[in-house]
Amino acid sequence: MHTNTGKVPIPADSHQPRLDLVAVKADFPILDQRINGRRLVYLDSAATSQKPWVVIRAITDYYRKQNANIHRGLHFLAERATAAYEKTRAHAANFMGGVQREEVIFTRGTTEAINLIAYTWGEANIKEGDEIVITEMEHHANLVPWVILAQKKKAVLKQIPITFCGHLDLSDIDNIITPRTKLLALTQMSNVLGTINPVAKLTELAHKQGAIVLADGAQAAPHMPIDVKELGVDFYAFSSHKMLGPTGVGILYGRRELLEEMPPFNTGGEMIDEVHFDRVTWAELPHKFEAGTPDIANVVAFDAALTYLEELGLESIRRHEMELTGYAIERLSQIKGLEIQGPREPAQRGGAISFTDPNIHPHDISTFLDSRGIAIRAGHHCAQPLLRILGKTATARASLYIYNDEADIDALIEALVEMRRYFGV
Ligand code: C6P
Repeated sequence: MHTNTGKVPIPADSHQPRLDLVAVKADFPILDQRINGRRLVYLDSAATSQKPWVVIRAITDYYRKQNANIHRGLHFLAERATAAYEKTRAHAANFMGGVQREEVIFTRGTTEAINLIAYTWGEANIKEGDEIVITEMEHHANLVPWVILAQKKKAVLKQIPITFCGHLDLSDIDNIITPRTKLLALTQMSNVLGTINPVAKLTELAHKQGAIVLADGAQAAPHMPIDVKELGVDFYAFSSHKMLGPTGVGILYGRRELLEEMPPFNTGGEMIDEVHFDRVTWAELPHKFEAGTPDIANVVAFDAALTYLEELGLESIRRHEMELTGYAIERLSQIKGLEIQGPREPAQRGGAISFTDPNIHPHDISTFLDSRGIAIRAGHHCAQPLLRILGKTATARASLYIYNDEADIDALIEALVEMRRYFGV
């Protein structure tokens, strides 16, 4: 039997102001439409979030008033675009609890950020017989790069198992994280189970064994306050598009000493200091890791998303989502036979809620809900090994964010009940 020691209760702070849901919803123009004749109920924010007016406007404003390439032009627009781009970097550094701006690398998303670590730090540091530790609940983005690296280097890939309740099972952790461990790479919040993992505790254990720690914050950073220094991690990755920002932008935090030592990732323009036909030297951090023209407009607009989240307050966002997750789990549990994955306790999880109906395939669930204007995701959620462990080929997943309310959950429940009548179960 598994012993669960991986729980991280995060209490609801009742002192945090509540979100003004009417005002929040009004900020998202996409929600103001009908899909298949019904009010759009968007419950797929774990895949990507919707965008508020301020972000949409920031993109068009950039192209209307600021567009130029950055870090190379000396004219007015080039300087203004560079300043706007670098403002987002400084903002992201503060958003993560106050790290140095040189420690913030722009990528295309979490996937590219993790690949960057695998292809630079991993290539340089992982040797035959070394151990890389991940968990059984990783998204492919934090799994495939390590499978490939382990195979290439003849290293060993180990997994921290999960309990029946969807927590990490830490009962045998001393035999999993050992002096042979070179890297611990784990998600802070599962995109399938919703589980919030004890990253700080595991980082401490890994550091005691001399390992480096990378946390995948793709599902956590949009929903709760993040302080990478408190977590203690060496690398932290997340995506703009899951937190109200544009697609095509990700953040990689890396501890400065590690980034200084690492070889570059992509090479070419912008990431160099001196280029000769027989040798090249690299630019200072963070530019060493940002070759070529980046997604300037979307990086600039990401600043508006961060401001929007901060103005609502990450604590208030967490409070809202905990309450709504609790309500959703309670209502889904009332549907007889529906199987819900992951922890039941909202304090120990986020608002990505996977479920299955014993008689209806998740794809059919999704299609039926779509006919009622409700968007969810169905499939393996880019976590095939986890789904195999759960004994599923697919699940349906409703995922919540700031613009969802109890009426959205009620619409979901009503449609699920109607679906069962429709399928005669
Ligand atoms: N999960 C989902 O529907 P990118 O695609 O690079 O922005 O993020 C990848 C990623 C990494 N880690 C976790 C925990 C994630 O959930 C994701 C993206 C989406 O669950 C799309 S597959």
